[in-house]
Amino acid sequence: TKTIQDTLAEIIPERQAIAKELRSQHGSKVLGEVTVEQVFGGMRGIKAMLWEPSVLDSEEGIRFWGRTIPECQEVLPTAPGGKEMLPEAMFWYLLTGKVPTAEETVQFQNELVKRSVLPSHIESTLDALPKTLHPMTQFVIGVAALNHDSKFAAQYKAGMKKADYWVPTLEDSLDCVAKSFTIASRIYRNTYLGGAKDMPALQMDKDLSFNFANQIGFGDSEGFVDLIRLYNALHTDHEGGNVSAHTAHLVGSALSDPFLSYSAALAGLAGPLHGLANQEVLRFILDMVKEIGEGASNEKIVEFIWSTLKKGQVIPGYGHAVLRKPDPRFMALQQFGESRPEVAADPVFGYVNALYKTAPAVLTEHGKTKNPFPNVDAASGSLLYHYGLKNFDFYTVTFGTSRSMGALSQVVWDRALGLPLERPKSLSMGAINKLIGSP
Ligand code: AMX
Repeated sequence: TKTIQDTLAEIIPERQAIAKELRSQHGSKVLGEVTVEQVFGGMRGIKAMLWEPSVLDSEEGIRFWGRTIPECQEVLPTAPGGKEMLPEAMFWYLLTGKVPTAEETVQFQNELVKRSVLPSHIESTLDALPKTLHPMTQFVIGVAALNHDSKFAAQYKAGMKKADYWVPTLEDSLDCVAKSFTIASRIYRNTYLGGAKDMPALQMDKDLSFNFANQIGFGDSEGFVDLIRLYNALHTDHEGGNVSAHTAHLVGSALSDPFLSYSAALAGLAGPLHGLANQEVLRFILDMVKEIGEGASNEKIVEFIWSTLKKGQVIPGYGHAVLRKPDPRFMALQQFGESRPEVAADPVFGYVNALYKTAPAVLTEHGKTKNPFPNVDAASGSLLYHYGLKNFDFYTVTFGTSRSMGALSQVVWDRALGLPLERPKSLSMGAINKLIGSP
């Protein structure tokens, strides 16, 4: 069975040749133009970044190396006894563009679990943080401190050749992904369970999601373990322009190692416009239960939606900056709930479905949002809640373990393709006026 290192060593020269051809044959071709509005408007729609693992289409959603989510669910291996694609298989696929065999997946999973053991200085650093510190801040600190043992940083200092950069970048990225899971479980125990001393040991023959679930106290729940697998596989990557992915790529371009790059990405994921939205959806649904009770009619739900909109608030979990159709990540999570009778019967999850049936029409009539359909956050929080993970502040940490796999896959490709320091041009308003010839 081939290792991830050997597999990438084979693929990288092929893709380096494609990159060389694109740059030498088509380097001066135009991909788009930049308007003044885009300079003020968060750079939406500007095509200026290379991102290999995934591309987002506004109509059909994300494709990972060309495959849609249902296609990935069809081909990526699952855990023994599990129904959902393994995040480890997705990570291999994001890194290589090749679907791993069952044997490659098991071998890769074992390697990652071995790497997920934390150095003692990380454990004591995490244990010393106040329980009142937001779990995402703890996550940022834990991942940044992994840089202590960065192979990339050490080999760079020792004078490594540029052509070799990707090798220790891959090693650090594998460590970073694996240890993110154990950092996350330690943060959970420290913050909500009074400390990590009773934390179950890692089971080396099991996957990262099982070990994470087991260490935070949900190892007995098959449904929860499979949800964590699906959640982690789905949130890995959403092309390069989102805040967390872009940050890892930007910071990595300064040749900061993968730990520093991903720690910075996590700081971006911690923002309410990015990773925090899933907890808002749950709060909205719980407010709805308080106001109109469980299992209310669609009529009552529509009234509740309108009253929210009339207060000038948004319907969380609906709308998207790029998507113009129901988010396929939402559909996958919704199907997960529908296919498990005990979840489908949960009144909180029931409201996820009821909102999906009612909110798009209301938002369309309301007439503001460009996309009246659900995004990924419309379902994820209610599923975690169903299984008993009720600490909302922790939800974004689960997003963070997942996003490491997509963001760092591209960081490996950044180094393999020799991409330079990222440094776009900025302009002052005076400079813009001068450029457009306005007095
Ligand atoms: N409910 C009510 N109004 C909405 C809305 C919603 N769900 N989504 C968009 N709108 C409104 C906007 O507030 C805006 O109003 P304004 O003109 O008064 O400012 C108008 O519709 C146009 O917005 P847009 O171009 O359709 O969306 P956008 O690209 O500016 O923003 C997003 C996208 C996701 C921030 C927005 O749809 C929103 O706030 N949704 C609710 C929060 C949410 O679900 N966030 C999670 C996004 C997924 C993620 O990244 N994790």
